[in-house]
Amino acid sequence: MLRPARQPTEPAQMTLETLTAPRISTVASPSQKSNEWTAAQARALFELPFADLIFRAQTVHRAHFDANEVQMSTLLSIKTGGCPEDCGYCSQSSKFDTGLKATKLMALQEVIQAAAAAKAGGASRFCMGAAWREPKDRDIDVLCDMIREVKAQGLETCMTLGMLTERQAKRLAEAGLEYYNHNIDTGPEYYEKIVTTRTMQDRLDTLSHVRDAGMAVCCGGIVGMGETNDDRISMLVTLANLPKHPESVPINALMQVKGTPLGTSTPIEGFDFVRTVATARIMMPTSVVRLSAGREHMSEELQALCFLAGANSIFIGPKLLTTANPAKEKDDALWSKLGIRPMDV
Ligand code: SAM
Ligand code: DTB
Ligand code: SF4
Repeated sequence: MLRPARQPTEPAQMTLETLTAPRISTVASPSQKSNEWTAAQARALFELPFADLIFRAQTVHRAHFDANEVQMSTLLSIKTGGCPEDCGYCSQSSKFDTGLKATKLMALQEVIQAAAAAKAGGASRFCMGAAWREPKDRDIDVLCDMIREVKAQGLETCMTLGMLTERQAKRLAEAGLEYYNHNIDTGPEYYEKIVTTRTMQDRLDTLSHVRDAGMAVCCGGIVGMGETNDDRISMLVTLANLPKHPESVPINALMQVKGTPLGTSTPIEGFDFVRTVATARIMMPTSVVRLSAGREHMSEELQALCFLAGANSIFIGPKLLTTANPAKEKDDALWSKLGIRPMDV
């Protein structure tokens, strides 16, 4: 019923039920875990004929979401540049000469003003990012004030501050922080080519502190860093096999930054980007999948394919953290052409 009649290139045993087994079987049989994806299963999805992959992603998407609703967040860099980490994609690392001016932690009042502007621009969530390896304990009080003030404006809150200790995660959660963004960036096999100053395990430890503190997890990665489709699949398997699926899964297309080691890497092919989104949608059916960095360089048609593939969250506003995002007028015109509405929260 959910399958198209003929799927000649597909392995015989790969039915919709097996390919989406984690979610569907959880309902059918409580012993089936939603986090036991193998690379072979994920690859079988990723490599489906394009129309079959999109059909499946749409089917899964529509089983869990209104397909015309997109959640909209706005980003603010509350502490820019001067970061000691060596993430090879990042404009904010002090290891690379990107010409970015480092700042101190932003004053509370400025954050409040930016949140009000984000709300007026149509965002339902406000995501505050800091170019830190990890926050210092002495910063936590003012971060908690920021959380309280942004929430007081009727916005959901998200922060991305680097690694957190158990106690720091608890304090942010107690202040009311709803989401914490901490990406795995890429698959485990490619990871050391991108970052050497923190390990994948460091990242997983922070994610478990965030979970234990009761916050929702926003965790995804970046594509277009010279990785292969197998690395992309491996990243998705790592995400989908976390003890609980992240509530939000950002798929960033690398924003190339001059002066970084990845400033001239080969961009991801558009269809492979859409395949990554669709596979994420099928593997993590109830997660919100974010068409994250990179929209600035995507055509309207490519973005529309991503929404068809199950992306249902974006950043709005003309700036991400340090790089560009589409202007409001351009985005509003696209929502109108596609009949997209903001998701109620
Ligand atoms: N410093 C903190 C950390 O790295 O954990 C938080 C801020 S960091 C900028 C947040 C995430 O943005 C990174 O983990 C990475 O996945 C993404 N990101 C950073 N630079 C990017 C770029 N040039 N293109 C796409 N995504 C990027
Ligand atoms: C995420 O996955 N993407 C956002 C957010 N989480 C913090 C950041 C994108 C940053 C793009 C590069 C920049 O603007 O500096
Ligand atoms: Fe620092 Fe975060 Fe950029 Fe890495 S991604 S260099 S940790 S700001």
